[in-house]
Amino acid sequence: MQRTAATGLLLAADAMLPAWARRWPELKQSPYNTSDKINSFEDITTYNNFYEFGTGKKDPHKNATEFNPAPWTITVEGECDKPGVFDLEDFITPGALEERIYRLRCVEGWSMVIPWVGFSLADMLKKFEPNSKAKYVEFTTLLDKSRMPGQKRRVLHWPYVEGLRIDEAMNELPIMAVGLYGEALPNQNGAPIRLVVPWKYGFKSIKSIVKIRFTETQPQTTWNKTGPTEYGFYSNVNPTVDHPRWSQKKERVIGEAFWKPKRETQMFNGYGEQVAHLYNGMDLKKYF
Ligand SMILES: Nc1nc2c(c(=O)[nH]1)N[C@H]1C(S)=C(S)[C@@H](COP(=O)(O)O)O[C@H]1N2
Ligand SMILES: [Mo]
Repeated sequence: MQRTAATGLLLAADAMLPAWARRWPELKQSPYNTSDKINSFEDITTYNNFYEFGTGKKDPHKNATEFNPAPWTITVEGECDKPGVFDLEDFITPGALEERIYRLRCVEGWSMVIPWVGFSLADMLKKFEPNSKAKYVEFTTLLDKSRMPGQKRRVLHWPYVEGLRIDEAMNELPIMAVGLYGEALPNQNGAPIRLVVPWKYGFKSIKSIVKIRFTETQPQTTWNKTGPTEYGFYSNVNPTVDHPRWSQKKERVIGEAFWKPKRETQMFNGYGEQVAHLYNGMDLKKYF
């Protein structure tokens, strides 16, 4: 495209907008993008899990409209040489952003394909210079029941906490997403910044992150605390390990006609080539 004075102005104006209002029309494409059919914007933004805005799939779309994700800071603590409090804006450099089209497989047995806008988690974490004691990374969602009304009910241990082993976090696949479909992340999808770990069940992909902590011991995660026999720390997508109350062999693809057969769930959600080596020698029935 020929860059005219007009588009130049437009780009400059867009860059000055806060993250939550931004659009990214020309993103570089990730080599990890799936070629599977992408779900509609409608499906992705009206069928959600975000208990901070209610436990029903339609609740976040309805209840998150008032949420204002700006200004936003992320506190970085624990086993690293460069901790601190950072503005979200510090991380949203145009060069770092790309489109990553990943399948999200929910532990409940459905999946969707989402065109995220984000940047490499590994690249972000390296900036904080984790030290040799940093064996795990813990992520925490905002705790504020005046802004997240679902937190008034004790359906989960608030705030929502998730974690990864450091080598999982440093793998090339996980991203911090700040948008989808080329636009700033809708509130119901975890504005202004959320994790996406495509080979793990959806609940590992924690939304609206305010804190990152490097730890020596395995973090206590919300779902593991809530149901230790049902939700393990690893939670890798694995069709050979059933949930105690249901099979994980198949998944319903959201947006497909009800009469279409379910999809066979793939080991590591189809990302085995990139991640299987992380679990060499581990019994994935024990470390589920
Ligand atoms: N803070 C927080 N993060 C969360 C959740 C939540 O309830 N609270 N739900 C998880 C679950 S179970 C899934 S499947 C995905 C859903 O992401 P999506 O609504 O953007 O598709 O978000 C995950 N991240
Ligand atoms: Mo989920």
